[in-house]
Amino acid sequence: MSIILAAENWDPAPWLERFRRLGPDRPIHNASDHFAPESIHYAAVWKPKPGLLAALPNLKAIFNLGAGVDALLADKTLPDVPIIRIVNPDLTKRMTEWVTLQVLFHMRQMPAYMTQQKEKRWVQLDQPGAHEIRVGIMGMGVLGRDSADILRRIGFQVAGWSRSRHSMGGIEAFAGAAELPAFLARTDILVSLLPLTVETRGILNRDLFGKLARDGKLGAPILINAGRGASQVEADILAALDDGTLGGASLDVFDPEPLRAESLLWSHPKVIITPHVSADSTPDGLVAGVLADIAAFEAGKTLPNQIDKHAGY
Ligand code: NDP
Ligand code: OXD
Repeated sequence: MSIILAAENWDPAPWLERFRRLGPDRPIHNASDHFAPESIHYAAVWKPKPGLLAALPNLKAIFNLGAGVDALLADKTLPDVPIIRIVNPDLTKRMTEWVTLQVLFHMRQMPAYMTQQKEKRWVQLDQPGAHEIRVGIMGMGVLGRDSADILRRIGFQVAGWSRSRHSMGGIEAFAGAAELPAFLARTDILVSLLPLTVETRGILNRDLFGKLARDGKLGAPILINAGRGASQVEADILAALDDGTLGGASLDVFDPEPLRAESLLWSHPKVIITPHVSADSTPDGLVAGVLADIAAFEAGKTLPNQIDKHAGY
């Protein structure tokens, strides 16, 4: 019951080491090694080369080493086996750290203070409290719910929007396209933790930005996106920042990645860019969980984090 590791742009060494240390009885091969395709039963992957998995005749399950499966599903030759994605407290907490950092950074007006510091200017800006700021989270999945909970505990007014309604204490729940305008109209800081699907491609666009609250304490609404880059329309973000529809943005994801050198986002004074690092997948954090999932799968258990291929996440 061998595993193949196929993680195109990652250093395979620490992953292989961790798999071998925690699962010494389970052979693992790197995709670039020589191996017998029929010996492989499980694949641990991140953006594998299209066609690679279709060439494994005895593959039983695919374990995606990240939370988002859009890149994997783009391979139209994928064999029809269960796909299990990462749901892991290590990854979730990393994302919550990043989202909380960005929300607080904008709410405490750090971009303005950093500019002032460069100019040696001492100007105390009016500072609203967290309880006066309405955060709206698009995508109330594993990641969105954890961020929502922490932000609520800091004191923000938090709401979530997703396909189905997620009721959480102290958090306003919106669901579906019909409730999107009301969700946006009460939102000062918009956080997207949406997966990339046919429905969410390009959803963060000018029309949507124009529906965000105009009466917030920050002057203009803020966009924070750590979901997927193809959900945002770069030209619309730039235009909205320049005409004041948006007051700032923090972006961790882009389309394509790396962000193109000529993109105007790099040098825009109201934009904070991080290079898709908000919630890194690490071998220390994730391999034990993948091996436990494989054991549960072999014991005939249904794995909770199997994706819905039809929905695309
Ligand atoms: P989940 O599958 O747990 O949650 C996805 C959420 O999005 C669900 O609440 C789902 O609704 C909602 N959703 C999906 N489609 C729509 C839609 N059309 N309209 C409204 N809501 C929708 O995923 P995770 O929380 O684990 O991860 C979310 C995404 O974050 C990943 O897919 C990935 O793209 C991104 N990510 C980015 C990382 C980074 O480093 N930048 C790291 C990890 C993840 P419902 O609950 O009703 O199903
Ligand atoms: C993920 C990611 O989906 O890193 O886990 O983007």
